[in-house]
Amino acid sequence: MERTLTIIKPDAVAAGHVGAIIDRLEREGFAILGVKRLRLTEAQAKKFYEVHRERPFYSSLVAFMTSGPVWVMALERDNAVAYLREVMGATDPAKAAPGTIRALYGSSIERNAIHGSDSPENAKIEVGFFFSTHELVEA
Ligand code: RTP
Ligand code: MG
Repeated sequence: MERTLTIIKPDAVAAGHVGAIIDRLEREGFAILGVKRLRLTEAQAKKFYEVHRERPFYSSLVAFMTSGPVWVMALERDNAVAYLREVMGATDPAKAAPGTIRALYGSSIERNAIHGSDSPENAKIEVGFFFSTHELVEA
């Protein structure tokens, strides 16, 4: 079993897609070990996406991610990191495969509904960013 970190982004929360996305994740075999609904501070968003700080979209991304509440979840499944990225689809919803979460619920390359960790190493860091050990309850 492997863990990954997902964030239902402000666009999908505002549009009322939280239930549908959680339903999809459960049907895809992910167990939810921890969940939090919160509004990211600017400092949190900047730190979380620090790897992109030199990219032209960084300040816009930080503004978007702090624009409203998000749902952060620690998920567990076989091959969780790679499989979640498959279920999410490509970063740009217009290029995401039909039926993927971003194809269904994303509206632009920035407002793309969901985040997923990009490697098992980063998944550990990202789960630790939001959850302490006692907040993660095994399925
Ligand atoms: P994420 O980290 O959120 O799971 O998305 P990702 O790996 O598919 O994409 P990444 O390259 O890590 O980009 C992080 C987030 O930044 C926004 N973005 N905007 N305007 C743009 O060209 C652009 N490119 C990326 C998206 O919200 C993307 O998910
Ligand atoms: Mg990424």
